[in-house]
Amino acid sequence: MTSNRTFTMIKPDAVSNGHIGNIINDITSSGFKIIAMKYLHLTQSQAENFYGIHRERPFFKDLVSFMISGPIVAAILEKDNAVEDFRTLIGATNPENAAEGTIRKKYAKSIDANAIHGSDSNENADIESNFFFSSFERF
Ligand code: IDP
Ligand code: MG
Repeated sequence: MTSNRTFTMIKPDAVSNGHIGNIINDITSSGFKIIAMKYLHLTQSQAENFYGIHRERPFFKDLVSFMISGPIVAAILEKDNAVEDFRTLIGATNPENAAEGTIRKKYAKSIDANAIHGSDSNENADIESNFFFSSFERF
């Protein structure tokens, strides 16, 4: 994967609160192109594997329970400087600390139910995209 791509998930809170359309609009109007997208409900083992890097953190169990509490939208996005620019667009992990106008500020209620995921590096964007999409599912 090239450095102009990132991976995102619209998390169960934002899906159940009816924010899919607004969030996709924020993403595309910020210059990101959708390369691949799917709507799905993660299994427990899929969520544990996806967040495996956080396995030892105290919130791991709650994070997995939350991520399997309802369907999500997974997508690969393309833009120059995608990883960094998308982290800026979504805002800080804790919505209380997120900048005005960011997706988490607008749509997230708490640090655990924080509306959206964004990859934190090009390497993880690649790993996370491959977790959800096979090569024939993307342009
Ligand atoms: P990020 O999503 O901003 O990259 P990470 O530190 O990678 O944040 O954490 C992954 C996810 O785990 C967060 O998006 C959030 O849903 C959850 N999380 C992180 N820290 C906490 C916490 O202190 N309590 C509860 N959940 C947390
Ligand atoms: Mg992270």
